[in-house]
Amino acid sequence: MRNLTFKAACRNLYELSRRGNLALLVHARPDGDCIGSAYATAALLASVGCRAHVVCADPLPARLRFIAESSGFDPEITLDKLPEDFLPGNVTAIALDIAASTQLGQLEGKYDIALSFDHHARSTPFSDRYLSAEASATGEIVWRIAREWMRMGFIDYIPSAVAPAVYAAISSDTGCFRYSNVTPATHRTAAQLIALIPSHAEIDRLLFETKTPGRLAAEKAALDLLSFASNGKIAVCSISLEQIAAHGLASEDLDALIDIARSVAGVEIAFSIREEAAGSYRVSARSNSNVDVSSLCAYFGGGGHVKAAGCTVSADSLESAKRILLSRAERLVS
Ligand SMILES: [Mn+2]
Repeated sequence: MRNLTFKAACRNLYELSRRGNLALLVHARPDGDCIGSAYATAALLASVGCRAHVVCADPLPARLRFIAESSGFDPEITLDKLPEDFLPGNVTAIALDIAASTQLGQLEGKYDIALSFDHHARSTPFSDRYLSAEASATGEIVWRIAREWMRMGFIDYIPSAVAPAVYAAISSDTGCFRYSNVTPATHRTAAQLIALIPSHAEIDRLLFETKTPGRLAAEKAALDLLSFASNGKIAVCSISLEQIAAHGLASEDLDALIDIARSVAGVEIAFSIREEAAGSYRVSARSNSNVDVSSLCAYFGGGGHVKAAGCTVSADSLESAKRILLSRAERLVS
């Protein structure tokens, strides 16, 4: 497992593309960054004659389906729907936007992963990799790969499906260019992309201004589930399996919980806690302040970014998972 330079990783990816098909693995509970990055990479690989297929432990959420559809690749990405030649054992894999092998979910340990591209500062290497913690999104790295392939003479032009998928990836991970991970380089990349794509505004509308009925139902539930600690500096939205079923909520809509929690004025740290199985609670954490939630989550064996991280807490009830989490978090806010 080596940390590769950017150029070595670009060359490595090209060499892998010469040898056969490639499975593009993304993390479980896929988001816009991993999906945009993967479909952009698939388009780039197709332009050099390499067949690639996006692969994930979970299906593509409905709200991200447009990224697959506009790039012209198969939106079915779970093992049960894959063509035979992309099943584990039959293909080499590339990992995108995956900070640790545990984020592969049910795919962990199944594929032979030759190379990984990621931007999570706090991460655990599981293959040769190129990591750029300065990149706002893995999409930013994929765009740099496409440009480097041009410079290296591997391609004569960047295929048209790459830019919209990369734009969706970056816009998604930066909250439409609003988060602290946005750098001057992010905007310079966006400027190049906007010049190339028919309608960046339509991509942003689909990502940020469109809600499925399921998402609305999740937001409604989140408002009722919200609670506070440390004089309103910590917000928690926690939900049991029973409540998820009672409200008829889909897993892909449960991001509403953390989004509602962090939107409240005065909140420095926000959490969503959801029961995944008996005794296992999935935590998402967001920081609106200087608190580093990735180190907080690392304490529980998770990771992520300084302002957005996650972990899984073992406890005997939802209430005790919340108590365990708050006992660590309360000492972090003044
Ligand atoms: Mn990302």
